[in-house]
Amino acid sequence: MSAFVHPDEIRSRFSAALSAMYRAEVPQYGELLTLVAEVNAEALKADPAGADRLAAAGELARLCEERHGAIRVGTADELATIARAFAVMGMAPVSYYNLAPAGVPVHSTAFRPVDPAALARNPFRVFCSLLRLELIADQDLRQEAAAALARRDIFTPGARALIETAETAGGLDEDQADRFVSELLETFRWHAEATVSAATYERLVAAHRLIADVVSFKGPHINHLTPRTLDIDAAQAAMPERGITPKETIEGPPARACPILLRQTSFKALQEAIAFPGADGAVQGVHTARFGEIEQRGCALTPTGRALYDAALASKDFSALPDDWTALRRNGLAWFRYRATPQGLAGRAETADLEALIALGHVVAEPITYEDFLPVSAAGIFQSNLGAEVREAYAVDPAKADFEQALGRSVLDEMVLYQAEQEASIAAALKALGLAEAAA
Ligand code: OOG
Ligand code: NI
Repeated sequence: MSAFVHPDEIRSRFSAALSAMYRAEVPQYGELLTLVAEVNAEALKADPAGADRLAAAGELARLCEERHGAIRVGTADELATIARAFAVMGMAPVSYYNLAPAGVPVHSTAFRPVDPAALARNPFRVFCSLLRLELIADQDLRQEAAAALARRDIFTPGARALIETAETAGGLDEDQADRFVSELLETFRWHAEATVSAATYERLVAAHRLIADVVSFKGPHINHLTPRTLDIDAAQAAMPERGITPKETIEGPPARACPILLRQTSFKALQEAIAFPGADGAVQGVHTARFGEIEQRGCALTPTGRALYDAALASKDFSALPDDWTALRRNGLAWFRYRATPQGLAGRAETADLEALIALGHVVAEPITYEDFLPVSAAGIFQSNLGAEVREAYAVDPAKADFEQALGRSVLDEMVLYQAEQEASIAAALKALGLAEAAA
């Protein structure tokens, strides 16, 4: 009998392997990792209290391992199979993002670990978009694109077999896990040979650059990997010194004393040489797809807080969102993890009231990190890498039901996950203080 490798461990191995592959393929990514490590070390040194808080929340250990990536798939079968592959690594689809209003013909989810212990071990996430071929207006081109997608299999036979093994046996042993990682890596690899002619590629680009990126290649190459920084303003300012040109503005909320949600910036996609098949041998061309991005993660907001954020983003006035942890918490605008303090555990509880316990120093509330993405920011990231062309919104409704049908399951609601974590932490804190009965 052989023991299964824990899905968290498979995810860690895959994330590390993907990072090594991307570093070898895109040297600027390595440069970005070095920069982020330096900025994070500086930030921790400058703010020892903040460093303690991160350590207490279990976030310090995961920090240098932390990254997200993104891929874009072309068909329902590709999406459903990638979902099964991510499940082997303990990653589930969370949330639905509709990019069509921003003129990007995809809808997306993020595959990520969901329980707090798994997130603490390795929060590796992948933003995964599905092309909406129905948004190609030209009938012939749409058929050509569908045919190109139908001809390819983005998974190796080995990857497909190991996904099946994991599903039927309930896991993978050491040898299988390592083979799974290297077989699945092939799906994320760059291919410098296009599968469509230069003429077809040009027509796809004319329809939308993103359509050409999804349809013209053998696989859904990883298009960026994003390390997490503790100070995105410092990292953004230092990028030009390293020969990296960032996009002009940072996506997401402005800089705040109490960081919320997600702030992101990227550098522009590389121009890469491509060989297109031609009747008289390969035709040389170029394609831009792969880029770099960094992000700073803040506190997850409740639906009320999120509505305030969305309104603030639209009006560019963020004053309705208090920049104060206590106010964010008392007004129910952000999610928190509650913990009994050593002082609380040592003393005798005189009250079961959470606010009173916090005032007494018997319980602390720590902001829960936002583990997801922002559609408006994502649209800005897509656009910065698709050239300067401004696209009109596609006039379509969000097609969550269609997306879930392609996925083969429903996506999880991130708010339900954050709320469950907050509630479980309250129950655990009260129990630790001997107040479980009073709380129930
Ligand atoms: C995905 C862009 C979205 C993010 O961090 O918001 C994204 C893509 O370009 O495929 O990764
Ligand atoms: Ni990203």
